Amino acid sequence: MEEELKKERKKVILSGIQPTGIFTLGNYIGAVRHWGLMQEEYQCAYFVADLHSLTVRQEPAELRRRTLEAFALLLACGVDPEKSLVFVQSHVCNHAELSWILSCYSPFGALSRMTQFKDKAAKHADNVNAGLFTYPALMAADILLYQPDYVPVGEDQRQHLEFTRDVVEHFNGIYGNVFRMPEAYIAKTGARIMSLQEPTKKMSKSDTNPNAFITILDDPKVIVSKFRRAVTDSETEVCFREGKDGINNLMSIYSAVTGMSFEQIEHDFEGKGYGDFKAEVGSAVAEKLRPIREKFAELMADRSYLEQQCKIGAEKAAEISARTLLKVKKKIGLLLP
Ligand code: ATP
Ligand code: LTN
Repeated sequence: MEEELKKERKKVILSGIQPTGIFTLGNYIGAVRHWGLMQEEYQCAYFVADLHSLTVRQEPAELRRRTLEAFALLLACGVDPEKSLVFVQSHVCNHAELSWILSCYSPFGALSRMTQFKDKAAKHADNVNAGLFTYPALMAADILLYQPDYVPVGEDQRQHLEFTRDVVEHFNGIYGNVFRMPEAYIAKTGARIMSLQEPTKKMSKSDTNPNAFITILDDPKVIVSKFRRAVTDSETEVCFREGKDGINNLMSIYSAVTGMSFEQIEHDFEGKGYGDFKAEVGSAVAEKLRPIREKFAELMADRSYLEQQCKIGAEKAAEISARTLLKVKKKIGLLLP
């Protein structure tokens, strides 16, 4: 009987996104669009990683507004609070608590090798704080509290997932089987959407040049115009080849929103120039995002619904995560109150 129950356990999924701006097309294609689709098959938990966003200085009123917007964006992108656990990270104090404990099991050397730390430290040289450095320990805590099987993220988070797996191995090696070993779930295409202005750099919502990214709430006209201005190369053929970073990126985006293969795209645009292709990518993206824009506007008009869903999510998340935290505290020898 116990064996049967074990077999029936739905696999658990967990992921998070920072409230550092309106989600970009990169966030959507690389991560969030998968989250709604996974709800039927898996037991899912998604959260707004507001504590993580404190590693870069935020304006308080703006952070508060963006956090609720990010929560609404998750729902607008198809996450259903009736099916999945959705919450705001700082509403569940267990994350910060386990993060401290795990930081004591996080080697300094491994933290120093994190490329996100090196990139952000270079970008914000005037504010290289301890949180930016220990960011992966908080991310490991977010994950391990919920004992997930898979963590769906974009390619840029692979290293943080590896770090989490190393923490599990280290911790379980000392204390026994406390944490389930999570696996990164990274899509084969679209896991790294590039900047429209510098196609060798990842598209990022905190880029200072708004032409470099598409947000999922951009007006259709703005979307079309940003694609028209996208940096490509001096050739004319729409094809996926090494060195054609700009075109490769547009092809990945087009493929993600239409479901077409690269071969089909190459075939359809044979003999046509980049101008036609860019216009087509722009209108396909604008159309794909239309229902999200509409749903978001609807959700933001009902603030009390959003606040109520945040509260329900936080209560459930606190209950689930408390089990793991208690287990950890017992194992490491903290005196329970
Ligand atoms: P910031 O600019 O503030 O660092 P970000 O745009 O990198 O933010 P995050 O909140 O850090 O976004 O990431 C949320 C999710 O989106 C993560 O799973 C991340 O891997 C994924 N993601 C971010 N940027 C891209 C991208 N350009 N292509 C594909 N996936 C991405
Ligand atoms: N570090 C991630 C956001 C994040 C996350 C997590 C993702 C914080 N905690 C736990 C997956 C699981 C980022 O910057 N994209």
